[in-house]
Amino acid sequence: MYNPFMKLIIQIPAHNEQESILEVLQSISKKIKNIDEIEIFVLNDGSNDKTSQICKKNNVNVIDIYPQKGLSYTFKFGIENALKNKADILVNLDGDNQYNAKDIEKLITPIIENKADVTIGARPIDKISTFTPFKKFLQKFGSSIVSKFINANIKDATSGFRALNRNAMLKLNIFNNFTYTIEMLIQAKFKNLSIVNVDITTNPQPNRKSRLFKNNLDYIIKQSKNLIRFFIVYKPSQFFGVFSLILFIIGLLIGARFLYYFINFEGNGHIQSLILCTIIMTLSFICAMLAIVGDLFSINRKLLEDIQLEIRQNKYKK
Ligand SMILES: Nc1nc2c(ncn2[C@@H]2O[C@H](COP(=O)(O)OP(=O)(O)O)[C@@H](O)[C@H]2O)c(=O)[nH]1
Ligand SMILES: [Mg+2]
Repeated sequence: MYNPFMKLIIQIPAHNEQESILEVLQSISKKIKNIDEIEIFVLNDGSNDKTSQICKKNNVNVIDIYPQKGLSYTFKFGIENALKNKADILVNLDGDNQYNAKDIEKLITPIIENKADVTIGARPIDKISTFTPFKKFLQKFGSSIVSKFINANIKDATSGFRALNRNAMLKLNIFNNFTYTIEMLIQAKFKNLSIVNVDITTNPQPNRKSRLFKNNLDYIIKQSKNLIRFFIVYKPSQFFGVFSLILFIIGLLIGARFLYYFINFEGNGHIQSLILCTIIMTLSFICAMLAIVGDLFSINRKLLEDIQLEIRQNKYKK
């Protein structure tokens, strides 16, 4: 069988990871099956510890991003960087040593076998001893909401261990500023990229505080805001359409009540009902308009993304 030259880029987003970055780097195998060249990039985002110095001392490529731009920006930057450096496959591996780098080979296998454009490393959530029962519930609940949203089976929607082929790198276009994890899945599905879950293992991380979320409440608030925003951006007609329909039904009932009294009691009183009916019907109409405009905008976005894909394909010719 003909095997083309395969280049793998491993990107490690890191913000203040001096305690773990060396261990992560050392755990990455020098040789991976079916891969001819491996290049590692640590994407150091605004760290004020020794993350960058440790990488440089160990002769690892490190790109320093200052001031801190956030994980989503860094991920997007990493995709451009991988395309520029002619990667066939890009692996994102968190810098906190939560994921087991030995699983990279397993993670990229469906991509090499052309069975996936994107693979997501699914953690054994139930077995992670440092996750509280509530955190385990949140992780699983979040993944099930995302799965419903995109009509796919996603085992671990917020995993920071995932791989993309070149097609996915060229097509994905993340614009959320906070987290790329869920948006990447939604986009992948909307762009007909195939997503495959790969069961992976994790390393124990005693007493490590998340750099992304202060606590569970912070996690719930940020992710809920994100999901609502994704709904508005990716399914505007459904989002505003449902509001419009609900308001229309309420308006209709109130209007019917007014008419009932108007006909049976010769129009005396109940003017408040009529005013309320008018307000609710107007709101319903506005939501219906937003649904239509949102739909038109999404058509426009698809056209722009087609143009962007062509530009990228030309810019990053192999
Ligand atoms: N580029 C970038 N990376 C970040 C930032 N905050 C966290 N990270 C990295 O993103 C990864 C996930 O963060 P982590 O704290 O482990 O989040 P958790 O796994 O959800 O608790 C780690 O590699 C962090 O170093 C940030 O502001 N910018
Ligand atoms: Mg982590």
